[in-house]
Amino acid sequence: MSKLEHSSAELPLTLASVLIEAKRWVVMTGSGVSAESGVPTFRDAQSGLWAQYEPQQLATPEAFESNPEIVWQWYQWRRKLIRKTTPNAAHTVLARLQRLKPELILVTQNVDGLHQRAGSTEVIEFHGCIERNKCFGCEKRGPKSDSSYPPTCNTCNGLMRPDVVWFGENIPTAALTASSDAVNACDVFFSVGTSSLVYPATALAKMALSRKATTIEINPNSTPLSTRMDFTLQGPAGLWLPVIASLFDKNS
Ligand code: BV8
Repeated sequence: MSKLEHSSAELPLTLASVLIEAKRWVVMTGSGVSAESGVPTFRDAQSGLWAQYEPQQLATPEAFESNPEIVWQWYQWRRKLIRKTTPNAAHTVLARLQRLKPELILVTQNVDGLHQRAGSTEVIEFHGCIERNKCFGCEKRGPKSDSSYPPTCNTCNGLMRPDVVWFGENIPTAALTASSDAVNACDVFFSVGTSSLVYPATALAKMALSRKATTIEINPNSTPLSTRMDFTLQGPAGLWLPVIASLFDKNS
């Protein structure tokens, strides 16, 4: 265990003082933050019908082109599952921290919308949002649908698809620019609940590591970036984020 790894939930004093002083925080979250709400992480085994598929096989434009119904139904299944979940302590604490630190910028790889439901604002949706639909052809946004077949676009008659970034697709320019600018200017960078395997999201963490920002990883498991972080807080986001927020309690 490197000297900066912490599994018992108390913050190193050096980190506490940095967090109290720092104004510009960037927090990047991955599916581990939604795990405690019951949303399976991306690398969790799929359940039921989907057990035979790898998410990375379904979350691609090629999969949608070759089998639009299967891909659409996978998203309908995920949407139904997500709608039954509620934000957990990690989401609500991040929304509170954003009120305490108005320059905190939240970038999420998650498409579940739980940060917004917990009250976070101006969330940078790096991989889009599962609740929105857009046309596979002309990209025009369309209404929600509970159909088990992809609806057709009322402009170009193309098939509607979820407004998420699939493997092999570019990150929306606005999200990429906003998050890169935020990382370039930040004092502290948190990587929370991500395996740091997906690019270019992981490139944001690497950008923070190459600057003089203080870098913190929160994850029960280690990732390829753990040993490079200034602090690795081993454990669930729902444990560590309330500890961090308690630094700003009135009586603390
Ligand atoms: C692109 C939306 C240009 C869809 C998602 C460079 C090197 C290597 C590969 C590439 C590269 N550049 C591009 C690639 C290819 C690819 C990629 O990264 N592949 C990887 C898998 C090797 N990237 C792309 O294709 C990206 N596009 O680069 O465009 C381009 C253009 C054309 C051709 C080539 C390149 C687009 C990637 C976006 C894919 N879309 N989601 C959908 O959701 O359906 S990504 C998907 O993975 C989810 O968004 C998820 O959030 C994300 C990342 O995974 P994690 O969030 O980290 O989740 P994971 O399950 O892996 O880990 C969970 C973690 O949580 C674990 O570490 C666990 O320990 C931890 N945890 C568990 N419980 C808790 C917890 N942590 C805290 N608290 C807990 N309680």
